[in-house]
Amino acid sequence: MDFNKEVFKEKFKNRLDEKYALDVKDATPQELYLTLSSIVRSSYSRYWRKTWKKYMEDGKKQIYYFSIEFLPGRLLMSNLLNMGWLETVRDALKDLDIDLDEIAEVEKDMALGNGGLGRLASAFMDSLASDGLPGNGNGIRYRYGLFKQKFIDGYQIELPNEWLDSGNPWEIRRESKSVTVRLGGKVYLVDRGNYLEPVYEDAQLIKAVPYDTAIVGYKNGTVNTMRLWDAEIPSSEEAKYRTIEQRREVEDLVSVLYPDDSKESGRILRLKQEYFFVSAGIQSIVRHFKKYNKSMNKIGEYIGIHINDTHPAMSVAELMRILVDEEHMSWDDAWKQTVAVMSYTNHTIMAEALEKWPVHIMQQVQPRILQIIQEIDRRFVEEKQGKYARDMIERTRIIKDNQVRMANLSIIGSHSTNGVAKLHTELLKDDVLHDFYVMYPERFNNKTNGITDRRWLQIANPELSKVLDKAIGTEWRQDPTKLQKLLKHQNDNKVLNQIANAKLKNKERLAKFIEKETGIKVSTDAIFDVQIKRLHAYKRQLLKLMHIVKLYLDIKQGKVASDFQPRVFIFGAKAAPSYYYAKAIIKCINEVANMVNNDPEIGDKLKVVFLEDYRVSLAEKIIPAANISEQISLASKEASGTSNMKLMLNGALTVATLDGANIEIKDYVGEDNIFIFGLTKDEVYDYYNNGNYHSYDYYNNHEEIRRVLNAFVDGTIPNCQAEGQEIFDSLTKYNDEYFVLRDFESYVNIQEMVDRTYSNKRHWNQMSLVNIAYGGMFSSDDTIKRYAEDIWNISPLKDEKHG
Ligand code: 26Y
Repeated sequence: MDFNKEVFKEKFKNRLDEKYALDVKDATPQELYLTLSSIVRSSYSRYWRKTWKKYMEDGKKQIYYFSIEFLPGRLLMSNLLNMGWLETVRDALKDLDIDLDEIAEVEKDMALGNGGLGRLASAFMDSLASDGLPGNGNGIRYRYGLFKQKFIDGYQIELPNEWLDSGNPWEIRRESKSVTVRLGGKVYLVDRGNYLEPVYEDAQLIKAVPYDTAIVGYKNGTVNTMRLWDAEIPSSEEAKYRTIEQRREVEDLVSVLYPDDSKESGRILRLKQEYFFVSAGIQSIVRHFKKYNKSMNKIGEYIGIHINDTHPAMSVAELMRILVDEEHMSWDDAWKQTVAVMSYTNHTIMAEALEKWPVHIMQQVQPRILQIIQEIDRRFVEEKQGKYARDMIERTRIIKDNQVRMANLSIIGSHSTNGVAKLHTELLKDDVLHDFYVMYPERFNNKTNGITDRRWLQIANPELSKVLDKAIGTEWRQDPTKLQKLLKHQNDNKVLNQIANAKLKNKERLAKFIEKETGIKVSTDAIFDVQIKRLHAYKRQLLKLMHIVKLYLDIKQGKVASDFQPRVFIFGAKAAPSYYYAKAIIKCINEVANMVNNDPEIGDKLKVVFLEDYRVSLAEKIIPAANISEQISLASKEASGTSNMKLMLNGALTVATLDGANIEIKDYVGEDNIFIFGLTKDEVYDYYNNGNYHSYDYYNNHEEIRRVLNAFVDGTIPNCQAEGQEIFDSLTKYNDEYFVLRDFESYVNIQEMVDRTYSNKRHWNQMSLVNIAYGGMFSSDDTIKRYAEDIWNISPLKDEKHG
């Protein structure tokens, strides 16, 4: 439509009338939200159609990003911004007495992921579209998103996240694009002369139905697709599903993200999910490809499939199955195409997160896929024999000790393996995947993660955005690297004050939110010290907690340093439901919070706020208000981290170990503009190699550590006897796996430096400015351009602005 404020107002009133037969003043926020989103959707739909047609006519290569998690958060604001409508719509609604921010709050987060990996997938979707690149998402439409977290008596309780209950205006069910996925049963190979035909017995057939969501590019007319699969009973199979249990089994397939894997049934379900979305995705890609292209022998030139962590690793075998079994290609030709199509990102070096599946489970879930993996493995061993030592082949082959090693399958079956930050990629090459690096050095590359400045600055922080527009113009909105122009203003008091003012306003807004949610009153004079990420031992929320307890005891014992600065500690974190240690940490944080917040002697000096249900939309409220960003994982353990990037972009200063992308952040801002502490990766590895870390000695020999740790077990921190003891034991008796005690002193020292620095406001604001300026270097638009050039070999369509 011809777009201006008046036209929009008319359109809005008409649509509200059509949909609900209501006037603006009688409509609920929910009705207003659904009205607005329906206008937004009907306005981008023709671009969606055009983009799709263009890709087809153009016939160039397309990429499909396969991910078991997508974490887009809310879509309304981001669609409005990317369409270039945000300000006009905000204004128009104001004329109608409607507050856009209020309506936006109605939308439930699309939370089909846990954390970093899922959020990265969604940032990449946004950036692919915004760079005008032909890239689509492929995943699962979970009926329930990641659980909703509540605290009851300080304990984490998990409630179902019913994100679909009031409808999802952004998705389109595409019945006609359904495919059938085969699970379980038995398979025999029958010799048909020139090929072997697999004959299936007793397999379960599942109808996979796609739900497509538009991914609107930033003011460029490109609208890509994220396709998520639902599971249904095919009508031809209805007769086989006689009991409620049988029917429920199909529903369960897409019911929850990460089913409880403490039982085998949960693990099997998880592997079924992985095969389900991989098979549905590849079938739909191949069907589309065959319609518009001639030769399957060239599929590698036209299609790229990206394996996001190992969860979609069966893609390798599924594409082989289709090429060999259904297209009757020779194994060698099929293999060549498969390796050309596939690429893989590793997101972790933590051994427990590298998937391994028992052969018997794989057999049960999809016997033909197991056969194909066995054949890939056999050929791999055969090919490498004589070229590499036997133990090296044993370490790299796919199947070992009756386990299918999914990372090995992903690396062997693809042409590219990348890590997500410099240090992480180095660790992959030198250590975790060293054997593969020796075999295939050309396959390894680094792609440091990125974030979308549109969501994390333009949408989440309009206050700062306005300041930036005034100081350096609006170019940064298209190209975040232009934020570096800010560096010229390092000594410009006006700009420094404006940045500080924007921060203050954001702190005021968060303070109100905190009071509304928790009843806790916090002072905006205090340093807002933020740690937001999944709760995991290696991320060391415990180190932060020990620091808090130390400060509390100091104040109680009258030992406060002269330059002590009041602080508000803000946590956001979910623990995996069966991760008991992480849950014990949550309980202790909550009890420390109770103790600190209700002690009149402490007053405004310290407050501890653990916000419930950390998610994308909550992050958007916290991040703009942060002064300190806690990035304190044990060096070598955090592959990259991305909250570090979001927080610096919003002017927070980073307290960090030399881990993940913190290293690149330090390289940009310089040592003077970041607070680095703790062991380095080399020092950690020295301890591993020499086996000479004895955490008990730290407890024994350091008065300060003893004082803090004893508080966990001597009743000082009330109501967490058992949890306090568990934590105490892990740090003393069980040798403190993540070197919390080793890094404690260094951490306390750097925090004292933070206080000293904060007491000089002007200097603090200068540091903050430098961080904002370099925050633009971590744009996912740039990251995705590098994927496009180095890994996928895709480029934007020539006619870029096809709007
Ligand atoms: C298989 C199962 C145990 C599993 C489930 C979830 C394994 C891994 C994951 C998720 C991993 C994840 O989110 N990794 C994070 O990826 C981010 C994006 O690359 C990184 O920034 C972050 O350091 C890493 O922990």
